Amino acid sequence: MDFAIFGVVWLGASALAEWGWLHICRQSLGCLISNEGILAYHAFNFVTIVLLPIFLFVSGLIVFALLPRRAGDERPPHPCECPSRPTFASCWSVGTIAANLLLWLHPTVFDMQKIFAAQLPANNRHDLVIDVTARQWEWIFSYPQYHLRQTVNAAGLDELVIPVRRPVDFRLRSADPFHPYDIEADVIHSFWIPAFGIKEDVIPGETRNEYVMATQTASYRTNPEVRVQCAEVCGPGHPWMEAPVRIVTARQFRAWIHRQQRWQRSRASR
Ligand SMILES: [Cu+2]
Repeated sequence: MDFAIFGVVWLGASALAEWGWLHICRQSLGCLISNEGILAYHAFNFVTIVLLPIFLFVSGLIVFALLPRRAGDERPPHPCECPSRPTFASCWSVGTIAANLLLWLHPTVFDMQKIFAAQLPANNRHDLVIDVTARQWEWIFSYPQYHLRQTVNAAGLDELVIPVRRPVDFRLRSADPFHPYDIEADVIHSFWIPAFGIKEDVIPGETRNEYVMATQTASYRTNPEVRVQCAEVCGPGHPWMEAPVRIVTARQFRAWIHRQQRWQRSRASR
């Protein structure tokens, strides 16, 4: 009888947890505006949906085994007695093997493979390259294919502008080009655009890549999640180490590039 109560409680708790999780997920999916963030979201969501009932079953079983027994209650099985309970042992073995296979073979695994495949040179040779330099406490963006160094907006603040639906190869470095004698002198930062749903650590002495494609136009002005934010505590200026981001159409991006080139040429000729 106790096992029947346990089964009902477990099923009810699992249904409630799955409902709550899916409710939270629906809200967070609507905030993501990058191809890679959406793929990673689906993979994480699938794994959590499969694991929630398993987690509740195991943790519930531990609590159930600790409850005091009344006289005449069925004694819980000792692990050594499992051979005498072939049905339970078989179901447990088949269920866990099936769950593990599912996590390996489900299509979301191949979705994650798409993210990793972006790192192959053959798949990223046409990407827009953006050099990102992290220094205490500023993000500097350069566009080597357009000969642009440290792009800024009308207010003179560092600004990142990305064309929508074009793959971008962010080349991430931690360095300080304004340091008086050692431009390599800096600390670990983390490149994070909350609306993209992914992030990458930026390590002094290393160049790391992050490959992303934005799925819709957006701007920091209307959505504060569309910003570069340092996600690694890097000193007293860390909370303010952010930069506005704009995701624009291809036409707007070309116009912005031309404006930046004109502005940088006039600044160099002064
Ligand atoms: Cu930081």
